[in-house]
Amino acid sequence: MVVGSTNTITITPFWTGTIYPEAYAVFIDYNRDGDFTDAGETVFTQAPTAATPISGSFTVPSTLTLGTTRMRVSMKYNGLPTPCETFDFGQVEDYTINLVSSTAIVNLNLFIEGYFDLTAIGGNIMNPVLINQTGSGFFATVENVEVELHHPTTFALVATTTGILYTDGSVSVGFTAITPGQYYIVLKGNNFIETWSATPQTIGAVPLTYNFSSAASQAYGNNMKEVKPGVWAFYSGDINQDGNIDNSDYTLWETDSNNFASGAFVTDLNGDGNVDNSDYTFWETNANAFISMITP
Ligand SMILES: [Ca+2]
Ligand SMILES: [Ca+2]
Ligand SMILES: [Ca+2]
Ligand SMILES: [Ca+2]
Repeated sequence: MVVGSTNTITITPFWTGTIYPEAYAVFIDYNRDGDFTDAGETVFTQAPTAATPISGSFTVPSTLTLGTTRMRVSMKYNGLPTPCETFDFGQVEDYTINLVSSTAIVNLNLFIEGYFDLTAIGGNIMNPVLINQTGSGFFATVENVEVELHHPTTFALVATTTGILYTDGSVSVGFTAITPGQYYIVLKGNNFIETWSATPQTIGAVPLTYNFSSAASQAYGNNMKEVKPGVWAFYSGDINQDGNIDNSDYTLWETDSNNFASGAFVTDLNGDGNVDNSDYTFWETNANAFISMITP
């Protein structure tokens, strides 16, 4: 059973002869203390009835410890069963259930300033950075990005995972074992400024789709660059990933540029596979504008 989910249980009684009124109850030892008497552990009851089948629904709390526990399904003649008793007519069955977390899917769309292809005709697209830098790999791959979830009021890191960013700006990740709720979405990569969603987003059983690129206001603090009318991208140039675009990033670029570096370098701000002045331009513009990360 997935924590936080609503489940339906159906019980089909069978009488060998006369049909009698039966009552039903379903219990789950959510807190695993060996009884069914804690708050919320009676998940379903049905007063005496001759109807068949019987069904009802219950929602598993989202805050439970994951793992196996016991469920008891009880049918008793003409009276509601308690979790633990002796009676003359009816049936009791125990089951082991496994409480699991749902995988919360997050589908994002984002662009990185330096990689954005201004010459492309038609849709918005980034350079095929992986191919440019390594000469191999799937053509539509840009780079791996870190996707983090942060608490909506303490802003503390709650979960992190890695996703593949594609040239069309899409990245999809799944978070397991998180409590469904509201979280800020935070992106980190090779050389862009760490960027936060404008507001906490609902993440849980329903896949979330969030598009950073559609408006500056999609990022916290409007902290994005308009790369073409109506298209917004994460600032490039935070080469050392310290949250600022400044001289400490320039130093790294300068070293690689002096070495005529070619290949997979975080100093390759336009993702063409070489470290040179075309990368410096992005750093210079953003350093002069004192671009830094903006967080709540
Ligand atoms: Ca219990
Ligand atoms: Ca108890
Ligand atoms: Ca930096
Ligand atoms: Ca370059």
